[in-house]
Amino acid sequence: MSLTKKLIGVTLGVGLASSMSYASAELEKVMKDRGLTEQDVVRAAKTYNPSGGRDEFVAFSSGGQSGQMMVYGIPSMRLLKYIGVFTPEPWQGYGFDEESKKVLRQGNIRGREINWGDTHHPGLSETKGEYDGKWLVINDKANPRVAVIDLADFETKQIVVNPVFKSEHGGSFFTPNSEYILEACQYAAPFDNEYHPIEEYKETYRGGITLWKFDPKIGRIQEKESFTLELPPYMQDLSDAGKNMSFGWGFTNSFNSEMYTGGIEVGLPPFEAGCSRNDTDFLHVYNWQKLAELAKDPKNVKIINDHKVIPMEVAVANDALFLIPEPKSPHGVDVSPDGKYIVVCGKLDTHTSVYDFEKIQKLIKNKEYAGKDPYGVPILDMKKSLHGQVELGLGPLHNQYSNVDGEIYTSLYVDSQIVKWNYKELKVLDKENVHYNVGHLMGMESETVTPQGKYIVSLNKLAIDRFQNVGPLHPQNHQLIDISGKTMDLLVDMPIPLGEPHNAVAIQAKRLHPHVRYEMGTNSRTGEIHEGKTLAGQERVERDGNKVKVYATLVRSHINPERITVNKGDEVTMYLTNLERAQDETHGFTVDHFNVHASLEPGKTVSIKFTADIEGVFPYYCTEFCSALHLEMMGYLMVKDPNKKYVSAQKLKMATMSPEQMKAEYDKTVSVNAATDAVIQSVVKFLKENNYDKHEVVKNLVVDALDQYGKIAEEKKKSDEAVAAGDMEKAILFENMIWQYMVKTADVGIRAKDALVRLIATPQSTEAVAGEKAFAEGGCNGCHVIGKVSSGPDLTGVLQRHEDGEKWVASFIQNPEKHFAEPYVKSMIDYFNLRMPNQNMSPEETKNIVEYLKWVETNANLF
Ligand code: RUQ
Ligand code: CUA
Repeated sequence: MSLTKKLIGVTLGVGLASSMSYASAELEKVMKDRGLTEQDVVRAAKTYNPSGGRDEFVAFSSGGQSGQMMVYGIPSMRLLKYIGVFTPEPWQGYGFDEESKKVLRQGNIRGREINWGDTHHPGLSETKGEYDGKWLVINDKANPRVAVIDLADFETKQIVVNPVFKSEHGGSFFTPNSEYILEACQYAAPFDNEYHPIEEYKETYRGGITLWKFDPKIGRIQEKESFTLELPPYMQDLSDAGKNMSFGWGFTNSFNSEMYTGGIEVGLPPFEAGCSRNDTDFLHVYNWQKLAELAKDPKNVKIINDHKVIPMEVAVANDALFLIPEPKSPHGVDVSPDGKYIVVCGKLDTHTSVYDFEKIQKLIKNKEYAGKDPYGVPILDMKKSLHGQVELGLGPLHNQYSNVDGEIYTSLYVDSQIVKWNYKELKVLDKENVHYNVGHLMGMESETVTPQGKYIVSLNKLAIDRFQNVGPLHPQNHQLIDISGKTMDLLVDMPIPLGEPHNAVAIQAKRLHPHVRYEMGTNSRTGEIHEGKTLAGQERVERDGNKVKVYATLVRSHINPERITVNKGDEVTMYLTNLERAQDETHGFTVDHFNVHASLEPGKTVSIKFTADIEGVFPYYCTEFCSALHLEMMGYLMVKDPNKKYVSAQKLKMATMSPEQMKAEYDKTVSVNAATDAVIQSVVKFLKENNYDKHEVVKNLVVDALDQYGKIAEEKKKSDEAVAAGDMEKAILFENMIWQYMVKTADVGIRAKDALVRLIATPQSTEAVAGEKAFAEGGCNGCHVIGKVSSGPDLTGVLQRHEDGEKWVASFIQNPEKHFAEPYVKSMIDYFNLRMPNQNMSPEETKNIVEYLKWVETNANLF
């Protein structure tokens, strides 16, 4: 049996001979047409999510220079969302509404607005060393900052600026109970904000590690309780927090132990040469728990830029800081799940070095130092700290652990390979080629005490020829690798359309529990109830001098108020509340020409603010296609110049309707409403008869539909009052409003009905699925609508209408002409004035269509 056959057999259950032949023939055709091998098909099946299917893992990837983040699923590698972090993101209103601007502006540095970021390392909050699915942080290398994202709604809530660094890289990494977030400096610079000549590099330039105090309950960094450990001006690089036996310690690489300062322009060798002269650089080992204690005593800290800094000598005097040589130009440092080993990659060395935490602790305890660096920091002997070294290949960069004891994966930048090896036994197990030049790797919860194994994603720096050419700036490539077998297997490529995502972290999807709606009137950026919260009936415009405040609501499908008139020069603030409770009923909001935009998920209150400094008429509207009447969800902002006299335009002579015409128009509207209501009632009847309230999803939709329907009574009252007062024109408008509510009700009601049908119908066989497809693709549905008489007869029950129905229908599909003379067919031809055309269906397709009709019959009550 070929692999394809086997595959089909396994998927569909051998024994279903007919379905097997149908599906396998189709599969073979697809493979041939698309040039796929059997291996490809297996790989595709490993990553495919059928419609509605979900992923096991969710990845949070840095968005690199875009200053945003990306969320995607694994193994499907489907993008789910971008999150605006350091950069404005219009879809989410990030940077275009007042609440998010406040967050974005927390990232101002020395009073200057910064609207981009170079994001590198995302970190997920941990409890007891495991991901808890609550908070996400990411750093900005260019403008040393860390941002906090709430995983309850995937929004950025806080940005903190590092008060002493001028650049950073080795962050942001949580300690095992999210006590602190590590942020290591990169390019050393003076801590103060003054000029210091480069000749005084060793004296006045500094590196460091900032320990940001984090409150995991509220998910905010506590700036006042945070501090920085001063370090020598080596270029600190990646960091990792100790766990289990190494809990309380931190580890940070560095790459310029030479303290070289460049100077091509004065004839000196460039940075890259000077920075890699020494054979070794330094791994920094520090006790953050002890440092945190020290930082509480003012005599242990210097205050620089309003921030606590622990000088090196204080750390050294308290046995809280040590250096260990590491192979030159290191990059990744990763602590093993048990906390015993620290694996360091040296990008200019072919080895990775495995340090043993117990050995390090012994040297520290015995004060057995190999020497001191120029700043007096004790150096531990490299050999005595090492568990061992392994030669992996060219350019090792980053490591990730799996669920198998001792198993580790390391990226080789120069060789463009992933190496699987054992860090305990120090032996190489397997290598896999990637395309091309891999940087970080992402394992599944690989940085926690319980890595999940299964997959590794290779975050490649170059894509070169892997994708459609989209111009000289190429996408990057995330490659998914199956690591569940003895050897690695590369499954699929994912182009990354947004910056260079240095690193990404993956969490089990089941650990995430985001909300679908906000408590009514929530300011999502603070989590508190918004001062501008507005409920139905509270909509209003308030003026105070030239300050205009609009309290508005949005609900399908109108914005209230619909007309706002202000004077040129007025400062306008609009508080917008989305009154919806239904999942995914988001409205967007903008006022044309004023560079404002808000995204209003159900229950959210957002404000936008602008100065109406230009005269004119400006439509405002909902920017999300939220319902059938979305286009009507609009209003006008009218800005008039108070110093101008407006001459009323010549009144156009509008044709007016006679009272009789008006009455006719009213009657027509009322009867259309009655007809629409009949449709609604039939849907309601269906829903009730089929116990819709047993299904949560359907129940929510029905609640939402009834909410709309409930508004009709009031409109009807107004309409009747208008009729009584003889104002037919007004009555028609209210009747129209009733119709709008009905359409909205029907819109949701029909969605509820569809959802219910899908939930309660018997499952379709493979043949019925193929038959439905053939029915649609063959154009049968052009004349036949299931459950309705359309331009052809309703096919529900067709198999019962004829003697030996299945055979008859098959024959009719294959050779309609043969049956035209039969009395029933003849009467149908006369009635519809149409003949059934020959659609040239194959016998296979015909058989499948019959199967589909059988399925329709079984579920006839649902159509
Ligand atoms: S980086 S490719 Cu983490 Cu910024 Cu290594
Ligand atoms: Cu609300 Cu479109």
